[in-house]
Amino acid sequence: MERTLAYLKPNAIQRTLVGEIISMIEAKGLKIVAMKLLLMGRDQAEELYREHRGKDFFEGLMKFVVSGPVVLMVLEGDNAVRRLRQLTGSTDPQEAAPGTIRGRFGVTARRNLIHASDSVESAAREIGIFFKKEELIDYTRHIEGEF
Ligand code: 3AN
Repeated sequence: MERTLAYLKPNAIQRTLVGEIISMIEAKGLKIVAMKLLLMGRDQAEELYREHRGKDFFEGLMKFVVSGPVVLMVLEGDNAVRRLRQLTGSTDPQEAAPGTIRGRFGVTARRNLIHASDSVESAAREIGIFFKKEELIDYTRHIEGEF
């Protein structure tokens, strides 16, 4: 079973889209195993986006992601990383497919509403920045029958 990190960026909260975006994630069948509202620290933001350090958009990205609370989630399921990336859509909302989160609600590449880990390895690293092991909850949903 794979796990991935998603977080709803400050503009998703400001635009009151949290419920709609979480609905899309739930409807896709991904299981929420951890969730919290957090004001991200600059140190956490730098660690999360370390591969982008030095790029022209880095400083703007840092300011944006610490500008207000975010909703962080650990999601679990078969191929969770790939499925969440498909649901999220391309980085630039103008390129994102219409049925995706960014395609439906996104405006600009920076304010593109949601982050989704890009690989299983990144997911493990990113989850570790925000969650302790004991914050991830193991449970079975009633819809997960045996047949
Ligand atoms: P994704 O989130 O689709 O994996 P990355 O990892 O390339 O995209 O970029 C990380 C974040 O950096 C994006 N979610 C976006 O907020 C920001 N970003 C990426 N490209 C740009 C850009 N050209 N201008 C402004 N912000 C950007």
